[in-house]
Amino acid sequence: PGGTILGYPRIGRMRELKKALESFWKGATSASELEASARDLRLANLARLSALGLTRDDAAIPSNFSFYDHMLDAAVTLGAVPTRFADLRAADGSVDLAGYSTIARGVGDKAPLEMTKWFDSNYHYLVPEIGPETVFALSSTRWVDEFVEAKDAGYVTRPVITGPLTFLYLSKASDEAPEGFRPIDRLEDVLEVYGNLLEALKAAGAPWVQIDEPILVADIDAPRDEVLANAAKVYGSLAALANRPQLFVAAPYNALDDALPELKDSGVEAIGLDLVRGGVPSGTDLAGVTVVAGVVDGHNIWRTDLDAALRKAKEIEALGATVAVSSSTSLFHVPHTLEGEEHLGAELLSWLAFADQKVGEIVTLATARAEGEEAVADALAATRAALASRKAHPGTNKADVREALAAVTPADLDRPAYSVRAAAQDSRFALPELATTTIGSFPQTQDIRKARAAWAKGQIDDAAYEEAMKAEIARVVKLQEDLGLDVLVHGEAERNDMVQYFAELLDGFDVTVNGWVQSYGSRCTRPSILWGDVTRPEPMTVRWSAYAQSLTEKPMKGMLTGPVTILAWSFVRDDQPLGVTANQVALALRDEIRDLEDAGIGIIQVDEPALRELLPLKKADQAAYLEWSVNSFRLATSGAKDDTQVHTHLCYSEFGEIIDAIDGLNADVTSIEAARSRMEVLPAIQQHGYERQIGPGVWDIHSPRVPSTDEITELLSLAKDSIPGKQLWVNPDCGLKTRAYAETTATLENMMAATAAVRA
Ligand code: THG
Ligand code: ZN
Repeated sequence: PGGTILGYPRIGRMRELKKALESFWKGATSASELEASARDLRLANLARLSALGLTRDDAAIPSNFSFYDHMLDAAVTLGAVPTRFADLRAADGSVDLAGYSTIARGVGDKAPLEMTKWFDSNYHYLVPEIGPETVFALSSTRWVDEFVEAKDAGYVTRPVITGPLTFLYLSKASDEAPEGFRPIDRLEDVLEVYGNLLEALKAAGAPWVQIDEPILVADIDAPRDEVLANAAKVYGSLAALANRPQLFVAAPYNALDDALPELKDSGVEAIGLDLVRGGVPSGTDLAGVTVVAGVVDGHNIWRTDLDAALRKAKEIEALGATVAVSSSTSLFHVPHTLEGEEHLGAELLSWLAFADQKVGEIVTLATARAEGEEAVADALAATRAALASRKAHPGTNKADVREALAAVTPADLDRPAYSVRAAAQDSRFALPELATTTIGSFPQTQDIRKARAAWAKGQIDDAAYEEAMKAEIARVVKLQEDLGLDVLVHGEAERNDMVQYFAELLDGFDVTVNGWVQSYGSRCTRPSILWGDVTRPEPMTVRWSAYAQSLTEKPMKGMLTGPVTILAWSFVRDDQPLGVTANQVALALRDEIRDLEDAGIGIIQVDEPALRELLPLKKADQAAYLEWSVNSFRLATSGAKDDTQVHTHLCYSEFGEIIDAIDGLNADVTSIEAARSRMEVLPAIQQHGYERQIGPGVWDIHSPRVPSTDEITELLSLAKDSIPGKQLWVNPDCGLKTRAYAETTATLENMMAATAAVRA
């Protein structure tokens, strides 16, 4: 009744978990020291959530800690450890913290679990590998231990577990699995272990357990009938257990649609609905079930319209349900707190709610429902005033931006036919077949980071910072000339992050000082806040690119981040369609491209690694998304002259799914991730018919391993089987900023030798 949240950020206000993990990995601290830090963090979070108003004795506080990733937690708890890591398991099947870290990060030639995006977010989960050989058995006491730890400290928490359907449908078949095997084939066996886990939590005294099943809101490869039948089976059988906690099945990220009746009839006590992304389900009888109404956005940082949230809760109640108010998703997608972000200014601050402020909103909503709106009249009035100030702020509605967008015509999204551009570009650049380049960033050395930190603190002035960056650029240009690359980059020494860099230079954005959000494991990003209409006060990249071009006769590639990725990796305004915001960013980039051209830059790359990430979870919404996203890229790039070669780069994508969209971007050259899958996507591209140029990556930059010349030669030969040499580029999979110079130089040398061999 007091309200709840589906989960709280795991990384810690001061990134305590990141620091504790990285120190353990370095060998500077022991496993028990890491355990102690994690325990401190969990207890501090319990104290904070309770101080913010979540009740401590009725399972309102979720227990959702993870050392690295919740899918990995589910895998090791179920005993689903790939065969190559079998030796990491103790006699009882458990895996210690060192082993757990190894499965996440790999060791020697044992690859870690693959990492991929979690629903439509910038969080990456580890993909479990399941086969007929997987022996499922309850193999961890962690969930029970953490429940008991909290109980001993005076908190009755609600353990949060990734559900069996989400676990299996997001897993992949193991190396040993025969053709046609699907992880979901093992549902019966997995279900038994979930039953054991629920019994163990009941025995420990847990009154409630939260089981997350976001897979139910997404359209996936499996037939919907099968998914629905499995939902009925899983929750029917878990509900039928004699000795279990009450079950709360949460379905964040979108509407449950036809899975809602299945869950309701299964006998579980509570269902979590995302009422931010999904609507109130109309006409469904919800009598007899508790609905945990996700009315506060867990995925974005805007202050909640409390009046609207209260109305939604009432609408759910009118369907017969008992209602508890909650966040729509776990709050781990947003930073911990606005405390310390006072630099944002009182007005912007008043529009925002990070995790702690969202908990406060939920407590306010719960109080309003329990005691009447009079009891929280001040909070409701303050919210109304903040929302009104946001709506009326001139920065959210700039006439010149609105006029520029209104003046866009279909012709602005088009360039002349590719054959015309290709001819102009060929005569301008005369590049060889199998032209060589890199994706853009070079290693971010300690020196670069130090210079940036010193500049940010005012310890060195602008001129000194500029000199430091120029020296780095000159070094990177020289290195590429020595290697013999055909198209050079400046290396992006001046950029902290490929989105934040632009957010700091564009109007309409603000950035936080400590607004960290977990991206994967110990790695975090600080998403920018895109709150207003977007304008470009002055050129953003031109002076760096022009300086780099002045050092070489070879073409220097200008480097920009595309509109979709800028949106995806920021907290984006929710008061207008995403497509409108994307087009505002696109117009700013269009101006930047013109300025780059004027400065003599003839090759310009506009990265869109997040194009796949924002693809809606429901098939019905995908066409509209692909239309606005592709159009925003075209708006950004179609002002380029015929003899300007437009590149784009995509990664983390399942290209097969969005190949039409990639084609639609109409870039002259597209580089993609392909090394790890050994060029597997190229035959599909060939079949699709693709006239423009493509650079399938030949180096998996996620690993420090240096591929040999032979290995790269083989990959290039494979690529040539599908793509004619004239259309083929040679490049790594992605930018090199997370790599060191040792492996960068060695690999690029091998890449050049392999290119020479294949050309010959
Ligand atoms: N920028 C943003 N989002 C991203 C990526 C990015 N999402 C997808 C992908 N790239 C995620 N990859 C990473 C890789 C490294 C780090 C974060 C996400 C990283 N972060 C530093 C850390 O946690 O120590 C902090 C970065 C900093 O010091 O500024 O290393 O490239 N927006
Ligand atoms: Zn990439």
